[in-house]
Amino acid sequence: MAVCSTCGYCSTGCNFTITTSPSGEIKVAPNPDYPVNKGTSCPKGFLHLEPLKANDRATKPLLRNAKGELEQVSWDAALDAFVTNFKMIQKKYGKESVAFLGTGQLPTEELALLGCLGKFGMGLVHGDGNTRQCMATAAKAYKLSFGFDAPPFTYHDYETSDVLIFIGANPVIAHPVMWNRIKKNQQNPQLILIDPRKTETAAKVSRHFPIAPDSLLTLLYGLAHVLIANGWLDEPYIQNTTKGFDAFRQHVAPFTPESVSNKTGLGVQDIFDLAEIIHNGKRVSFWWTMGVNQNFQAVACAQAIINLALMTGNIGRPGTGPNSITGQANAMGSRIFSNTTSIIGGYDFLNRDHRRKVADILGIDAGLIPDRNSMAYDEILKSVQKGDIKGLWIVCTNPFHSWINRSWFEKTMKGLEYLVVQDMYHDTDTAKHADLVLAAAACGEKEGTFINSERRIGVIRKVMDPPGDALSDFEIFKRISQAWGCGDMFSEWSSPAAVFEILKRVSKGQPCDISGIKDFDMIERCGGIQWPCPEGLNDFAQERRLFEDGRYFHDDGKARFCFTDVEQAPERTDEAYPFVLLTGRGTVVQWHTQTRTDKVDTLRKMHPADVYVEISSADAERLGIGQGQWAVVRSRRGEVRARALVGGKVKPGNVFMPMHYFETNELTFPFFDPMSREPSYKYAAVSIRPE
Ligand SMILES: Nc1nc2c(c(=O)[nH]1)N[C@H]1C(S)=C(S)[C@@H](COP(=O)(O)OP(=O)(O)OC[C@H]3O[C@@H](n4cnc5c(=O)[nH]c(N)nc54)[C@H](O)[C@@H]3O)O[C@H]1N2
Ligand SMILES: Nc1nc2c(c(=O)[nH]1)N[C@H]1C(S)=C(S)[C@@H](COP(=O)(O)OP(=O)(O)OC[C@H]3O[C@@H](n4cnc5c(=O)[nH]c(N)nc54)[C@H](O)[C@@H]3O)O[C@H]1N2
Ligand code: SF4
Ligand SMILES: [Mo]
Repeated sequence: MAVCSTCGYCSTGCNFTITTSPSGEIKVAPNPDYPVNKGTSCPKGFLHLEPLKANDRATKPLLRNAKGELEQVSWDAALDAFVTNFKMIQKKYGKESVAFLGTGQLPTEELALLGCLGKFGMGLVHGDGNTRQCMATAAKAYKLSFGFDAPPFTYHDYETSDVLIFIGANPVIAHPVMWNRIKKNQQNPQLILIDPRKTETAAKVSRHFPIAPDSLLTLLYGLAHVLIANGWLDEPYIQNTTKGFDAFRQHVAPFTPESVSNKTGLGVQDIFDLAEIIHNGKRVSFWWTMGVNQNFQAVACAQAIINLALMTGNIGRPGTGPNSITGQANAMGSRIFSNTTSIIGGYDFLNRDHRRKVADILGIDAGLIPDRNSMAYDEILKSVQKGDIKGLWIVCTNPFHSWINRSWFEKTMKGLEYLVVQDMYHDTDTAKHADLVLAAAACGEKEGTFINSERRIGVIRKVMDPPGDALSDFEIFKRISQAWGCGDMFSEWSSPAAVFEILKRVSKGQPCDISGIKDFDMIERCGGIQWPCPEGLNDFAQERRLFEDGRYFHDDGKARFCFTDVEQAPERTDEAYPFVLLTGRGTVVQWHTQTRTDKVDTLRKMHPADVYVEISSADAERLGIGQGQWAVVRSRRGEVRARALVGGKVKPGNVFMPMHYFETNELTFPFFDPMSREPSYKYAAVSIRPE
């Protein structure tokens, strides 16, 4: 038997043909016909079903017993504990005292069910997801500039662009198959990187601009300044399709190359060169990821990138665009259909007509839809600290490791009266602290759809049964709805395929319209389908790029120039903490908190076993830290040991630690972008010394 299924790691959205022999042997091969990966894969993808075999899988729910130990129980007992405890908390402290934290790693249908069950069924107002840690910035920036959270590109743009500018992105290890697409580009493109570190991507580009880590917004405004000063603009485009350019022109007037050079550490000529490269390019594309989204002025940086594309008319044509690459397999699905920051389908909780419309489509009372936005992730946590939120349900994310300033997180969680964790493993850093662990099936053991970075919906298929009594997240949510007493509300939500039908109705007429997609089989036949796909669209296989007609989603059809004042980094370096700590991805074979990739021998052998800190040769020599030696890295939050990786990746004054190790977030500084509330993982003041 053979099925085609999409990889459950990154947002590239590669597809695999998975063959099961009569003896049960499973073979995984990248699908040669799939338009995303065209027969290629990264090492994680080839092995994406291996972590499912690990012996720490949660095979049954686990409930904390009188002795304080997690003990295996039946689903009936687990559901009873879930309902009894959360209802008791709600009775005592009010409905809003329970909240949920979801993910960008579940299929869209499961995310929609979680969001609607949580908010409409259980009466929760507050629910957010790990997408806040990752994509909130891009979502906010697109909404403000374009009127909807709509990344405009299609992967074909990698092949048709003649200038590709990567900003705060390391695609060679983080999006390796997207990087393969660039190799197919026949335009002999110029590849540019703006990143404080000399990363794996820096080694492959034509030109690397190693900026100071607190200077990205200044550089982006400086580039706009040079473009304006030289008249390197697409005036008709600005005139016809945008609003707010004159104010932006005034805003960037002080950002002279000299002042920008001081702040960024780049030469005046470098800044001029980069602006000239943008000007000379015929099809210029800008690609950004976490160096932007996790910046301390994150939304402002993303908007500044969008502005560069708008003012030079690099949008809506092949090979162009201000393009935010997503992170997790279904980050895009989470942004639109998780019912957290917007009502499913991209509607506004604050808009009465929107609430009515969605309520009608779902056949529920409009009064069940909260008329307030959820608190953001960090605000939910602060509410736990204050004692207002007492019950928390964490699904498919591992924040005891991944949240910024994790010791504070761990301490704060002690204030909860009940913590439920839903994970495929029973012993993650988060599950260990739960009162109740719900045993979940993994990608490969269930069905649904993911939406990748280019807005392409791909199908995941069930290849094997989950171990023991583990259930798909979908089935867990369904059983909770019944045990809670709101099962009737979800009677139509009988399977992922049935939910897809509901999402088609909800999305109809929205920018993310998917009503023209018949079913999962059609998605599979077409090699995935990008949104928008309204009813009546005939050419499904055609790649879709947004804004080709120059019309945006604001009521007047125009894009906005958005900008703000440049701020200082929220945590300052000083004599005691003289280094800037950057964090991010370490290798192609490590995924986040490593619950999955660390279970695969082949992958584990390909990355350093111990936590490490990259430091420049000059700093290491000065401080007497040798290659591979243990060093002590300290911030105002805590202190960790890490092996020194001495070399040329970071500049003097900066150090870097990968997020995959538990220690890293002991050090990070809890600042949140004021507009997106995304954590600023990319800037903290630390000291370092030999152990
Ligand atoms: N192998 C692997 N691949 C992954 C993941 C994984 O865990 N492992 N995770 C996936 C997910 S969820 C995500 S979000 C993506 C993340 O993908 P990326 O964003 O590409 O990865 P990061 O390493 O987090 O950050 C990118 C770069 O930002 C730079 N940076 C830091 N500060 C600044 C700054 O001030 N300015 C600029 N210009 N750059 C800065 C860092 O030096 C780093 O090289 O990767 C996805 N792919
Ligand atoms: N210092 C620092 N910290 C960071 C970052 C950084 O750059 N620097 N990056 C941030 C970013 S961009 C991200 S996206 C986050 C990621 O942070 P997390 O979301 O915490 O990381 P994961 O390890 O992917 O956690 C996913 C969890 O879900 C479980 N799981 C996997 N599949 C399933 C499933 O199908 N069902 C269920 N129920 N569970 C499942 C896994 O076992 C794992 O425990 O980390 C953030 N943290
Ligand atoms: S590039 Fe991403 S989607 Fe593709 S195989 Fe690797 S991890 Fe999976
Ligand atoms: Mo992410």
